[in-house]
Amino acid sequence: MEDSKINGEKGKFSPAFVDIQTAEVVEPPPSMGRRILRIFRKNLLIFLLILALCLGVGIGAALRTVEPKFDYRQLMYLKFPGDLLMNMLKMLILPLIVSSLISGLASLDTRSSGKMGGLAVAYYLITTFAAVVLGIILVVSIGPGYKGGDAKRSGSSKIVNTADTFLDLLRQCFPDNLIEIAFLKPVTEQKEIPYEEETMTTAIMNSTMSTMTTAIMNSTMSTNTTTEMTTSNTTTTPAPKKYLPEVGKTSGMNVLGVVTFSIFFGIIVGRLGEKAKAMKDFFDALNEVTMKLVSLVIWYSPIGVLFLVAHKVVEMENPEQTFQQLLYYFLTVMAGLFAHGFITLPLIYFIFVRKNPLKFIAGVAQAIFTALGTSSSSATLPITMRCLEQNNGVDRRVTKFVAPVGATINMDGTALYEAVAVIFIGQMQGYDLSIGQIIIISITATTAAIGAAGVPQAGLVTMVIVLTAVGFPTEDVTLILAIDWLLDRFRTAINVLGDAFGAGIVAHLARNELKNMDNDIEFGDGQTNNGYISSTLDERL
Ligand code: 7O9
Repeated sequence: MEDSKINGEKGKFSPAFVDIQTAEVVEPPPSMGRRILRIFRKNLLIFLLILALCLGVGIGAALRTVEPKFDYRQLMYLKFPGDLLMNMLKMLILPLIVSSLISGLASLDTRSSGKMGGLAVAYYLITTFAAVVLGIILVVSIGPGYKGGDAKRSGSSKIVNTADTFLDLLRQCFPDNLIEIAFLKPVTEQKEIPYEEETMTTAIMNSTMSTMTTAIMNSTMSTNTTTEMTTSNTTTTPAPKKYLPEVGKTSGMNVLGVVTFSIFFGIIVGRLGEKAKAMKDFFDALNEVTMKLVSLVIWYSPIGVLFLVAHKVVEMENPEQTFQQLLYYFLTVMAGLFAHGFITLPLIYFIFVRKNPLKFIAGVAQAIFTALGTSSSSATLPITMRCLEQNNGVDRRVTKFVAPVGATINMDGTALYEAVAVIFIGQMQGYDLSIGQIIIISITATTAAIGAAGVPQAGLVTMVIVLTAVGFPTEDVTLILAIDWLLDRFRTAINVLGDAFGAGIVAHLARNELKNMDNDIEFGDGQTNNGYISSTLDERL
């Protein structure tokens, strides 16, 4: 055994020797060159990703100077290799979250999963709220809205009804069709009652019924929902727009539905034990296979990231002007994200786990750079899970369960960004904030970030919700859209880091439960094989 270690595994070029006193195999210190080579090999992907990000910016900047400028079609071709990466990652999300949640929860007993779920949700709420408070403190003390030039509006805002949006989240959690949740989600849209219809009817009424008395017209029109129109001058006064909610389905995965279903399914599979063993084995295997596919995709990720970034850099319009106008705002958000990711979260990790948080961050570096390249924490999820399990040694039962839920509801960066953005918009318009408003912003920004995954065009919509709650003009979200895509990358990186720390902390705090379960499996009563819980079927259900 020792022999094979000395001569077999190590090979003759780096002979290990046995320390006579401790009888342990001691490795000779590797030479400087070898050390560098080893570090390089171990972190090859991270180097490649950093290189890809830098090259992407460089190539993009160079391509901007090319005349004639890239047209729409050329831009699309430039992005193509990046699109392939996004597709590959997104393709893996559905099998990955379903299999992870089901196989993860099926291998936990109800008490452990309950404890872990509780810990995870508490962590998400506390860190998201901490991020919002940090953002508010920074934006109020720096005051970026009072500095810099006038920002231009770009794009258009959206009509949002807060109550309908929150009801949609619940509607998505309980879908009516299991097949549909892979590609459709229910949303309530605010349908405008067409203005022309109203004016046309009024116009016709005006011409044909000119002799009609005002009283009669009033009564006719009130049945027509145009109650706010005046009877005189009807054709020239625009009616206030009216909206009616309409529940429809929009394309996109119903993440909340998938997650809710998988959680309940997994818990029941675990409780059924032997009876549902086939199900557990199936989802265990699906999970293994999907993770292996992830290992293949990551080798393509640097190429995809390079083209995604290059495309974005070429696509930018008026970057100098935008930066000048929004520089302080940009710096405020960046300072907040940095402080949250590299001070608050590591501190929380250190307090609970008592291990080096910087090492933990280094372990998930690959996921963070992928987040920077893709600006999507869901697309990064497969890589986050891999990093947590392989580099940081987080228990698989925890990552399987906590990471997908984290990617869905834990968005510290987004919450911080929204709080800063809303107050920035207020500052630009000269609003003063009362304590009451600050409290409203902190609560709504936290809830909006938690519900973001359920909302189409989430960034814009959730921002409108916060703006409405605090009484600021909603059309002003367009002021900050010019720089949103860049901040999105950085807040995504912090979202991913927050999910990762969450998994690390929950795994540490639930370590005793996990250990007990291991013991149960080893020394159990024979019914505990394959991670099942030692109890009779009657007790289980
Ligand atoms: C950012 F867990 C998964 F994999 F199932 C999962 C799948 C999809 C989780 C989440 C989603 C999802 O759709 N998320 C989503 C997130 C949808 C819309 C908006 C956002 C917010 O995104 C962040 C932001 O804009 O600040 C950020 N880009 O973390 O991905």
